[in-house]
This record gives sequence, structure tokens and C-alpha cells, in this order.
Amino acid sequence: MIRHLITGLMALSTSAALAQTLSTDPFPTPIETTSDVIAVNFIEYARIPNDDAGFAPRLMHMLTEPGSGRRFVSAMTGELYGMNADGSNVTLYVNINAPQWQVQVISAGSERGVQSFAFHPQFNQMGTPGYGKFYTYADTSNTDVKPDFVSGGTRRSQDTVLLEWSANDASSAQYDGSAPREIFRAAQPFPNHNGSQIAFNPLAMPGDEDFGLLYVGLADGGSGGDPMNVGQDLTNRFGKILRIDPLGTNSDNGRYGIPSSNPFVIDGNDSTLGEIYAYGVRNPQRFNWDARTGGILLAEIGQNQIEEISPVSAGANLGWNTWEGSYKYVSGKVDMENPQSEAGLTWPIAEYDHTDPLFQRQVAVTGIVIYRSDAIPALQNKVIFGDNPSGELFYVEADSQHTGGQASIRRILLNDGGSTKTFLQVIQEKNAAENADVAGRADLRFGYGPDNQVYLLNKHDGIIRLLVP
Ligand SMILES: [Ca+2]
Ligand SMILES: [Ca+2]
Ligand SMILES: [Ca+2]
Ligand SMILES: [Ca+2]
Repeated sequence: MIRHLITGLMALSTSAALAQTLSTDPFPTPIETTSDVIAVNFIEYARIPNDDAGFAPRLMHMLTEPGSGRRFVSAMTGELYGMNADGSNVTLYVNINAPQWQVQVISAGSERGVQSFAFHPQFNQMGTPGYGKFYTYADTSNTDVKPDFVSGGTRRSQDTVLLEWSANDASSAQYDGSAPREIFRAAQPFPNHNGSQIAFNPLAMPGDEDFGLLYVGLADGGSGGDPMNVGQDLTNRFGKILRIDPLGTNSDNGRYGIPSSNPFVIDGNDSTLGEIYAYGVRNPQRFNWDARTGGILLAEIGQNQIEEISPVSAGANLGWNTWEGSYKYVSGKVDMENPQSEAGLTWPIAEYDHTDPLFQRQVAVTGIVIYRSDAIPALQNKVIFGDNPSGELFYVEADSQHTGGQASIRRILLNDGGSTKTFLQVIQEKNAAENADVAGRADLRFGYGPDNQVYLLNKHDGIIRLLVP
């Protein structure tokens, strides 16, 4: 009996050693917490009011309006606020969830709601096709409309809609246009992993091939492990970063354009979808451009083990759901054998695992700024990103040759009157000082300003903080 058991175990371990070494702690050496820490000053830049129920706004995304100094910040529940370049005069620009727009934003749970927004680069240029146009990306409870995109299967928890709004006067303090135009509607099979970021390339100039094209992250639809196997499926728009012309009409639904230079247009294969710019993503949370190289870096939320920062280029395959970070994804774990061993894939420059003293039970990367400004010299030429639940802020060197892993990751702390604190500590102290409920997590997102300004957003105190010299 015992002999049989031992023989069985030996057979099991022998075959496991030959095939795979599964891990839930791919990086056993914790992230460095003390060496090379950068302590950065910050100011309280603006305050966004609590919602009607008295809760702090769930701030998600922040941008600068092209052509003016005005800043805009969105809340997951639907509010889009404008403010002056110095953070003063915070004004509700539009509530996407107001009844007259009939969007019916669903913002229950931590992953649903208004995910992102973007201004057409011609927003402020009167007489151009993009004048007054901006875009919002939101989850809606209204599933009465036929979807444009499906992930496979019959589940439909909510829809994610990309909407185009058209202001009559782009300089108006409040939105003065009519109801938004629906560009596409994706039927979500599960409540998690929905839309992510939408963005125009801020480096593209009029006449450039990329000018006026909207990059749209569409996550894998949710649940866990990508059950519909959409990530590697080039006939499905889920699990992708799409690139579309919101002012064009040559798509299947006729409500947006597909650029002729997109990688799966020029591949000459009719079954691969022309909207796809890059594939193999799970939850492509936030991406941004590097003003020095012109390239894109993505903060991609992993499954159970690994968060990653990866480059995105036309036609790139980022590996999901066969790879999580640098490792084969196997039933919720990663296989430590033969990392980065599939030809033609795009691998992370940096990645971190979930088993680390810095993190909470939930771990999810966000970001991201490739800091090329000299305004804060300590941050110059760093890739800045963070962990959303814990609020931990990180950097890696932007110009080093990285091959993945977390050994290159260093921390950024906030300098608060001479003592260094984590972002979560700063939020918690603000909560305590105001006799509010003290946050247990940060729910960090970044806001983007001109000259690589970095704003820190959260869902717990309504304060937008700006990193300063
Ligand atoms: Ca670890
Ligand atoms: Ca989903
Ligand atoms: Ca094709
Ligand atoms: Ca990947």
C-alpha cells in the first residue's frame, strides 16, 4: 500500500518535472523596498465633490483638453468634470449617466462604469471634422440593442459602449451638444474585464498616419482564464487593442472607420479583423506613448500571478491566454519552465507577481507615464506605473534593456512635509483628518497632464494630487 503510494508519487513528480513546474510565486525575491527609492513632492491640485449619495467620487481617468489648458477628470459613475489648468473652478461638464442621454451607465462592482474618455485632437479647431468631438467608453445596463461585438456564447451581463459626443461650442463650460452617437456596442459575457482605456496618440501631428485614430482597449470579457479563448482569436474583437477612425464609416456597422494601414488589413487575410492593432491581452488597463521613442507601453492586468508592463506595436501578440507575463499560463498558475520561449511574441519589460509583502489580496497594475520631462529631475527617463488596490508607485528605467521580471522595479514614495509615505497612507491620513471612513485600498489611477505631468487619482477622498518638483 505505502509502496504503491510512493511509486505513484514518484511517477507524478517525475512526469511533472519533465513537463512543467507550476508556481504561484514566480518571483520569490520581494520587490526592493528601500534601495533607489525616489521620494516625490506633491500638491493637492483639485477636489472633486462627493456623489449624490455622499460617497467620494470614483475617479478613473484624467486628461488635458487639446488646444487649451483645461483639465478633465471622469468618475466611474458617469460624471465628467472640467477645471482650469491650475485645478481651480471645478465644474461638472457633463453627466454621462444623466437620464436625457439614455446611456444607463452601470457602475456596480469595482470594474464597471465609465472606464475612459478621450478628446479628438481637433476638439478645439473650429472647421475641422473633429471639432467639438470627444469619446466615452462605458458599461451600460441597457442590453436591448443588438451588439456589434460578441465574445462567443450567450451570456450578456452588460454592454460596453463607445460613444461620440459632439459639442457645439468646444469652449463651453458645460456640454452643449445633443445625445451621443453609438460607435460600437460590445456584449459583455461577464461583469469583469470590460473596456479599458481609449486614447488618441498625443504625439501624432496633422498629416501623420496615426493622427485622429483612436486606440481602444477591449479586455477578454471576464470570468477567469479567458474561457472563450478570445485573446488569441483574430476573428474576435475581445482580448485586443483596436485602432479605429471614429470619423470613418468602412466598418461592418458603418459607424467607424478601419484604417487601411492596420496590421490585419494589410495581412490580406479576410478572416482576421481589420480593427485589431494588437492581440493577446487580458485587461489592457492603461497605455501611453513615449515621447522619445514614439512607442507604446501597456499596463496589462494579469490573472492570478503576474502583472506586466509590455510594449505594444502594430500586429503584436502579447501572449494571453497561453502566456501570463513571461510564463506559460496553466490553470491559474504559471509554468516556470522555458520562460519567453515562443517565437514571435512580445514579452514584458517588467512584471511583478501577486505574492509580495507590498500588496493586498487583490493586485492589478495601472499607469502609465514614460517621464521625459525635466520638471522633476529625479523622475526623468523613468517609466512610472503603480498597483491599483495598494496604491504602490513604481518605476523602471526607460532606456535600459529590460527582459522582464521584477528585479528592475523600484518604488516611488510621496514626500509629505519631510516624511515619506505611501499613496495609501496619504489618503488614509486625509480621511482621518476629515472624519471620513478610512480607506482600506487606494484604487490608484493616473491622470495625464502636459509635459508628462502626473496626477494621482483615487476613489476614496476626492482629491487629485499632482507630483511636483
Ligand atoms: Ca513573489
Ligand atoms: Ca466583461
Ligand atoms: Ca485581415
Ligand atoms: Ca502578456
